[in-house]
This record gives sequence, structure tokens and C-alpha cells, in this order.
Amino acid sequence: MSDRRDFLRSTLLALGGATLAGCDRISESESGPRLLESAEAINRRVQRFLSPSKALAREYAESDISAVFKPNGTLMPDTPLYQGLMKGGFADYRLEVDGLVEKPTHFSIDELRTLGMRTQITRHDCVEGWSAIGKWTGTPLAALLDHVKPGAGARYVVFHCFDDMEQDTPYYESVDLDEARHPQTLLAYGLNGGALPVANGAPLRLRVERQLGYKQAKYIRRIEVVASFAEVGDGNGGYWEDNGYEWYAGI
Ligand SMILES: Nc1nc2c(c(=O)[nH]1)N[C@H]1C(S)=C(S)[C@@H](COP(=O)(O)O)O[C@H]1N2
Ligand SMILES: [Mo]
Repeated sequence: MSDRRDFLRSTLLALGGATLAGCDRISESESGPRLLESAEAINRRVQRFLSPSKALAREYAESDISAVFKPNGTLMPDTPLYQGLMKGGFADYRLEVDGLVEKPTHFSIDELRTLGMRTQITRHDCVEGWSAIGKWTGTPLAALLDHVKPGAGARYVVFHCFDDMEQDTPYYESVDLDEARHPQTLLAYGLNGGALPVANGAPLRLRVERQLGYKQAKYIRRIEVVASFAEVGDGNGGYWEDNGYEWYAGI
């Protein structure tokens, strides 16, 4: 089964890679995202067929960890807000959690640590065609949700990031509540036994291990629980989704 998955994945990634300039820039070609969309629509059907919704992503051994976890996309947000927090070693960072929750709350990284902790070694697959294996440590998103208690009508969890992709257009991403409560879905503050590097999303980034790289929101500033993402960005659930990528990016 896993050989078959690997084969399908590499075929689909090759298809996507051939039609798209990359995911750290808007594609130069107008047709790129649309062609990719059809490849990813197939990918999603394949994923649903191969793995049930509770399936775990494969976890690896320490010896499999990549020497360098290639950073991609934004490598350091240049906004004054982020730069100020970074200069203070993120001591003043607070994750805001709001939207359709009973208890909107702010969390420091130390407060997140008290909610629960998980470490996992997984493989990150970027739509550009490269992969890296890393050891992530963080707070299960399920534990945070248990604390803030999503209210009536809650359906999606939206991640608002510090980095502007275009003028006044910050990176954002979203997952549904099932994916948010999956045991391997983490708010990660550690990579390979150390603090999460700035290039990889410090102080806090998402890990949703059954989906592609662009779902793994870095530099999370705020988490919002919503009923629909019609009101967020251009309404497709993420920055890259607003530029033609599939919202469900199953590997
Ligand atoms: N905030 C933010 N998150 C982001 C990106 C970004 O540019 N900004 N790039 C995405 C893409 S396309 C990938 S492949 C991964 C890269 O994560 P890494 O830098 O740890 O390799 O982050 C994703 N999350
Ligand atoms: Mo990516």
C-alpha cells in the first residue's frame, strides 16, 4: 500500500511540479494554478480512497531526520510588529485565539506548553517537489480547542500569520475541525530538539501532517474559529487557495 501511495504521490507531485513555477512566488503563468487544480482534485480523491479520516501520517526514526530542513516561502517577516517581537526573543509574543469560541484567550508559548505536548518525526512534502524530514514538538491543536471551546456553528480553524505576501495581504490558511483535532495536528514551537528557527516559522507554526507544505502555516499570529471562510481573504480558505491551489491538499 505504501509503495502504491509513494508512486501515486510522486506521479501527482511531478504533474503539479511540471505545471507550476513554485509555491514561494505567484506563478508567472496564468494557466499554472488551473492545471494544478485538476491534478490536486485527483490527488484528493486518491487520498480519500487510500486513507480514512483518522489515519496517521507515517512517522520516522531519528536517523531519518534531514540534515537541513529546507526553509521555503517567507524566511523572516519584515513587518515592524514581527521584527519587534523577534528582537525580544518572542518573550512578548501572545497567540490570539478568537472567533466562534466560548473562551477567547491569549497564550504565551509557555502557556501553550502547559496544555500538552507531542513530538513527532514526519515528512514535509512541498508542491514544488522537494521533501524534508523533521522532528516537531508542539501543542496538539485539539488541546487548545478543548481549552477555548468552539461554539455553535464552528466549522473551520483559520491561521492568520505575521508575514505579508503582498501589500496588506498576510499569509493565512485553514483546516476543518476534524483535521484540527487529528492527533498529529500541532502548533509547533520546536524543530529537531531546539527552538523553531525563524526561517521555519518562529515562534509558532502549524503541522498538519497529511497535507502538503503550503498548509503548514508559519509565523502564526492569531487563530480564528469560523463557520465559513467566505469572509476571510478572497474566500477560498488560504493565501495559495486564493491563487488557485486546492484547499484540501492531501498527500
Ligand atoms: N506564513 C507562511 N507560512 C508558510 C509559507 C509562507 O510563505 N508564509 N510557505 C508555505 C510553504 S509553500 C511551505 S513548503 C512551507 C515551508 O516550511 P519551511 O520553511 O519550514 O520549509 O511553509 C508554508 N507555510
Ligand atoms: Mo511549499
